[in-house]
Amino acid sequence: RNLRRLIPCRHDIHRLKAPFLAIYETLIPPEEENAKQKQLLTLLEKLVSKEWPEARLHLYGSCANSFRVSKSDIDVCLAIEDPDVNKSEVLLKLADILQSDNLQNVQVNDLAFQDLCNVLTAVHALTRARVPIVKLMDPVTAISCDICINNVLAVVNTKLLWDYAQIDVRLRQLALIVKHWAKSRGVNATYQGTLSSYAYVLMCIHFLQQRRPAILPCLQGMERTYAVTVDNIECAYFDQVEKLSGFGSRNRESIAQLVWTFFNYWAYCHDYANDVISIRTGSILSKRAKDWTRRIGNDRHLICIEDPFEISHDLGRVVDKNSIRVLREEFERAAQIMQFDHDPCVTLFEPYIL
Ligand code: 3AT
Ligand code: MG
Repeated sequence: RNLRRLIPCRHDIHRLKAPFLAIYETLIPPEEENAKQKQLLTLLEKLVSKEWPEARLHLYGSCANSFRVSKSDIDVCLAIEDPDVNKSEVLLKLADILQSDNLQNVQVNDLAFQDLCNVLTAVHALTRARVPIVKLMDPVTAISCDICINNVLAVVNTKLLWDYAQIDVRLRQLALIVKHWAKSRGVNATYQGTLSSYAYVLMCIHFLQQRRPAILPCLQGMERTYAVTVDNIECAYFDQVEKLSGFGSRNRESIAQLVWTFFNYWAYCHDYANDVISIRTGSILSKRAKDWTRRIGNDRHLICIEDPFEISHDLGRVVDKNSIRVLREEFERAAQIMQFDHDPCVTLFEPYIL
């Protein structure tokens, strides 16, 4: 691999451990945001159970996978066990139920719910989107809550991410820092051709699986203690993660070294022309083996990140020839800062301004 440039890490990297940990601490959302989120879910459960008594509500995405940062949206899945369910109809009905006029009639014996009624003032049903949702928006904090129907695969991949996060705290540290970087630098928007938060977390898991000694195992390559079939896809892996605490302890790399190496990998070492990263196999696969070598429709495969369950799904497919340049420039900028900047904890996250 002539692409792989071995650059020695800056000699004062140890000095950066404490400031990176301090940034990580500030990224963890305050407890009151979690409490508000729970109240919102309880209220939604009350409203939903009246109309659909058999339905269940699940949190998914960053409010359930432990990679939430302050101001992240709240992702909720309404699971209705009816194979013929008309999602658009359910969403429109749901939007109707959630209109604030109706909420005035909801029995609230917990005073805190009074505040929550303000949260639900703006309700839209986005039934034409790729994943149709109802969006609620808190006009004060601008935190939105997206409710989708029967997106059970996302609930399962949320559990997988959560399980990985229990094994070694450095995953949560790295992923929150990478998400914060991506949001600050404007490279966390799939509608603009950059990557989703989910894709960045997969990149972090893959990266920690590849460290030597490894910091994370490959849960899908181990004994199956958890198995569900969703949309004809078998999702199975080892989920008794409490038995794996201490797995990465032979590797003593600090969060500062990992941030340095992560950006160095994506700036200079990843083989964009040939490689696919895969947390399912805990390895790198070839684009040729996946038949991801040419553009089909809008899928270009310029950076390839295999979904752990929906394995024909490339999380990088949103990236186009413009945004791949932007992404790679940002990885290089980050790698340069991590190598040379006196105060990378500030410079790395400087907002990108057009
Ligand atoms: P934020 O904190 O909201 O940025 P998140 O992890 O909640 O991070 P998203 O809101 O983008 O990320 O997505 C919510 C969840 O939806 C995350 C993952 O469980 C699922 N998901 C997102 N994109 C995909 C995808 N392309 N394929 C499969 N599942 C996905
Ligand atoms: Mg989210």
